[in-house]
This record gives sequence, C-alpha cells and structure tokens, in this order.
Amino acid sequence: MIDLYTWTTPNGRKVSIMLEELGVAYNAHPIDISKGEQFAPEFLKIAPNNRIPAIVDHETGISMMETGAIMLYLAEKYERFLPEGDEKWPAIEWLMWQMGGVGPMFGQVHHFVKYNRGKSSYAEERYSTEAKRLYGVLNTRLEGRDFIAGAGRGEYSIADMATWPWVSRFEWQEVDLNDYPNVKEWYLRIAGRPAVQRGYQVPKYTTEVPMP
Ligand SMILES: N[C@@H](CCC(=O)N[C@@H](CS)C(=O)NCC(=O)O)C(=O)O
Repeated sequence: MIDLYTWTTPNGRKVSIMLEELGVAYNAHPIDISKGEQFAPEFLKIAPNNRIPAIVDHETGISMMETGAIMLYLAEKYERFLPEGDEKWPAIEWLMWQMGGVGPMFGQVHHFVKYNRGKSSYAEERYSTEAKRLYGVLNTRLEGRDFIAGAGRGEYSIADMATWPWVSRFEWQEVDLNDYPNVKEWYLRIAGRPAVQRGYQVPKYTTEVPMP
C-alpha cells in the first residue's frame, strides 16, 4: 500500500494520475497547503522541503518527495510508463524539462497573473512570456507525435503525466490552446483517459477537467 500526501495542484495531480494509471492501491491524505499544513512537523519528516506531494511506500519502506523522483521510482518499480532502450533517456530528458521549466515558470504565472495581478507588471510579463515560449517548445515537440516521448508517434509516459497537469491550468495562464494546436490535441487525448479523470479529483473534487 502507498500513502500519498497531496493537494489539488498540478504537482499533486501528477502522482495521483500516475497511481490511477498504474491501478495500484493507495491512500490519499489531504495536505491543505492554503492552511499551511505542509509545515506540520509530522509532514516534514516525509517531505523535508515542505511541499506536496510525497509518498510512503509501505512495501519497500521508502518515503519520497519531489515528483520527478517519485515518478521515476514508480515507473521502475512497476515497469511501466518509462520507454525502454534508446527511448528511455529522451523520456527522462522531457521529464526534467517539465521539472526545471514548465513547473517553476507556470507556477510563477499562477502567482503573479492569477493571484497577484497588478503587483508587478514586470513579473507578469516575464513569466507569461516564458510560459508561452515553453508552450511553443511543447507544440514543436508534438509535431507528428501523439505523446512527448517514445519511438514513432510516441508512447504515453511519465513525461506526459508530469506535463499535462500544468497545461490543464491553461485558463489561469491566460493561454489559448488554439494557438498551440499540437498541444491542444495532446491535451485532449490525455484528458479523455479515465485514470486522468479520476486522478484529477484527488484528494477531493474541485472542478471538472478543464476543456479548451
Ligand atoms: N519540485 C517539487 C515542487 C512541489 C511544489 O511546489 N508543490 C507545491 C504545490 S504544487 C507546494 O507544496 N506548495 C506549498 C508552498 O509553497 O508552501 C515537486 O515536483 O514535487
């Protein structure tokens, strides 16, 4: 059994979507970051960076923070969603692109554009421009492909599962997915998966999966 400590955010949903896709038994424990629950001493023992999500895998005794590490751990443990052979490293490369680029930059757009509009036009412009550049990079990567990594037209992998929940906040980012047609098709392809629909609502329902 896996314990997942999480909240209704893109980083949290990456892991709940993956656990739903794997079909493994897990318990979701809400850590309401709007109430500061991520700073509770008990949570700190599992997640020393005070951020969700984190997991405890009682089968192996491993506890882990950081979604990139968690997704690689689960992919290796269950031997799924990480392409093999020559395709493995490009999948990890795009996972790291999400971790180092999409997550931090889109997160800044949410902070400045969605929640603090008018406080810093410089930051709004800087992070919105960078987010749109990243959308352009993803759109180019998806030209002729169904998924971010994998041979041929690609295969659904942790690179997609890591990136999709951030793109699902396109309205917060004031991004029109019609400007990125390959991203839009990819987004809809993944949004239709039952495991994604379920994982999106962990640890509780907020809204339906946004549809462009
Ligand atoms: N790099 C971390 C980022 C985790 C992260 O930023 N989580 C946010 C929610 S999406 C959080 O816990 N924020 C709480 C806070 O800022 O205090 C990961 O991928 O797990």
